[in-house]
Amino acid sequence: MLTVYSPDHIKHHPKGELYAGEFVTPFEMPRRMDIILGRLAETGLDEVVAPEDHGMAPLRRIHENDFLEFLETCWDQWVAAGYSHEVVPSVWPARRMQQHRRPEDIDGKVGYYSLAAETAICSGTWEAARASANVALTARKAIAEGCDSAFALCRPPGHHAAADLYGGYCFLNNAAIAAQAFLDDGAQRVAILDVDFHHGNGTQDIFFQRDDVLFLSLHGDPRQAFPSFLGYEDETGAGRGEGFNGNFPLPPGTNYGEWGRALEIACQRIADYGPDAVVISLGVDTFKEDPISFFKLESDDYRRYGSLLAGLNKPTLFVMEGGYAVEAIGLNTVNVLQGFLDR
Ligand code: 6XA
Ligand code: ZN
Repeated sequence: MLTVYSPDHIKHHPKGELYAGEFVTPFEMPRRMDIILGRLAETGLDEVVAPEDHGMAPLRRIHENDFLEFLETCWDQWVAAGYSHEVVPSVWPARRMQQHRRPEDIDGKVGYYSLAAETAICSGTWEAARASANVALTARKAIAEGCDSAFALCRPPGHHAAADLYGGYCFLNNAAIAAQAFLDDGAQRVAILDVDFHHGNGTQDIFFQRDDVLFLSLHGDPRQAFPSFLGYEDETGAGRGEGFNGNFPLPPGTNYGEWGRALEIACQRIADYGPDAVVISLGVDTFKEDPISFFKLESDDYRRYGSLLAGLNKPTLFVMEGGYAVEAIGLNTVNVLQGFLDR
């Protein structure tokens, strides 16, 4: 399986993440990529290529122009305001405030475009986010050109980013951008299966009213887990999209037995939908040792579900999302790919 990877992810290297009331070293750290690359090399999955630049057009298919301009200029505006530390939001349009009036000062804008406070922006964040989207687009193109599957080793991740929102370590929604590129290239239907521990609120929101993308997500119940305000089972889509969104919120302590049953139901729904391509939002923060999550998957389970995904028998794009048990992230991620290839 071809892997697409860009070292430009390193340009996004915030020093702090707001966690439990203090700034800590971000869980979503550059080293995650080194460990995954190391495991790919160890297992002979060592065909790794750099992304091509796909320009801004495919990003504009998913994200609002003003949001893209904000991401591109945010750091400079922050510095121009006289600030020297990383960009962190401190105010939001809460209930009974004006949701759609965009403030003019940078503090107001940061609150307007963010969904949470843990994700700091630094000088190179925009370049890294663009490179990450190019990684997804290049891997997508490899599939369009005949590969059965490809691995987009994206960093920063994407599934929390909506058309005009960043947060949860995400800026551009790499999976959504790639899914839209499949459609723009002639696909009729695309399924996105999000197996990251967290609900893919951004991807859901982007496609909620559409029937050309089926979005299914297995995740920690929002009653107990980030992103806290989306991901309930009754969110089934709207308008033409009714029935094309499916959430599987699962409780603390969920092991592969329960998780795998939800995955089998999701896979059956994908098979019934009959997509031309499948995009997997691949987070391995479902691992039992993940420091910020509460599922109990074991390393061997990743192999098992990789082969289940192969059973769909569709062109499959894996897009890297989360996973913070850093020493195990390579083993677990590559186990999914190996399970898929071995089946
Ligand atoms: C913020 C937790 C953000 C989790 C981001 C993630 N306290 N998403 O892994 O998949
Ligand atoms: Zn996650």
